[in-house]
Amino acid sequence: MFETFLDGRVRVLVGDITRERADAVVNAANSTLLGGGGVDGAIHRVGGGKILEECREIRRKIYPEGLPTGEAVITTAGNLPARYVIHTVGPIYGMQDGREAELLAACYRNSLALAAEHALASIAFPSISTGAFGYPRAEAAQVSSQAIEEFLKSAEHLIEEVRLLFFQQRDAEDFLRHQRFS
Ligand code: AR6
Repeated sequence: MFETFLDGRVRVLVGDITRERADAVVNAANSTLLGGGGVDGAIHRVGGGKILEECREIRRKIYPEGLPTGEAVITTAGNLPARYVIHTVGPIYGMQDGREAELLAACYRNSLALAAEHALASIAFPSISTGAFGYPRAEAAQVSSQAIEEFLKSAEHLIEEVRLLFFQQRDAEDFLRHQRFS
């Protein structure tokens, strides 16, 4: 473990999201919900075809045009050690007419809200948008920490633990330097 915030309810860790044993892991997806590289590729590769099947069903029934940026949906987790996968679409940095921060905050808020709706106690996030989608890590740290704190303090929920998972030690260190947890 690296460091904790908000009386231990938020834990910053280094690791691979596909190995997390949590009620839900969050996928940094794209609006097709049909897979890609990075976290998304790893989750579908390790999780197996069941997740993709459920994503196709969500596309067919609810989001034929694709999942809008900032929104989140939930599927089971196939062969992953987690129980559920919450798929969210982060903003592509520089392509959102200045709404990047608002949309990134919405990813965290809507993912947490889905976990709360399903009465989940633990959720693990990767660093949404900071890979292929180009969001600067310092800014993402500020936005994500504020969104998480706001949600945990305001909403009715059973969430006991939010894990923030970084692939590399230096990414976690960047986060710790720039986060805004109280
Ligand atoms: N576990 C934890 N973190 C990871 C892992 C992993 N297995 N793999 C990468 N990271 P990205 P995005 C980190 O690109 O920026 C995909 O093609 C990585 O170091 O996965 O939201 C989707 O289909 C980075 O900090 O997500 C979309 O098209 C962070 O996870 C697009 O990329 C996010 O990197 C989404 O881009």
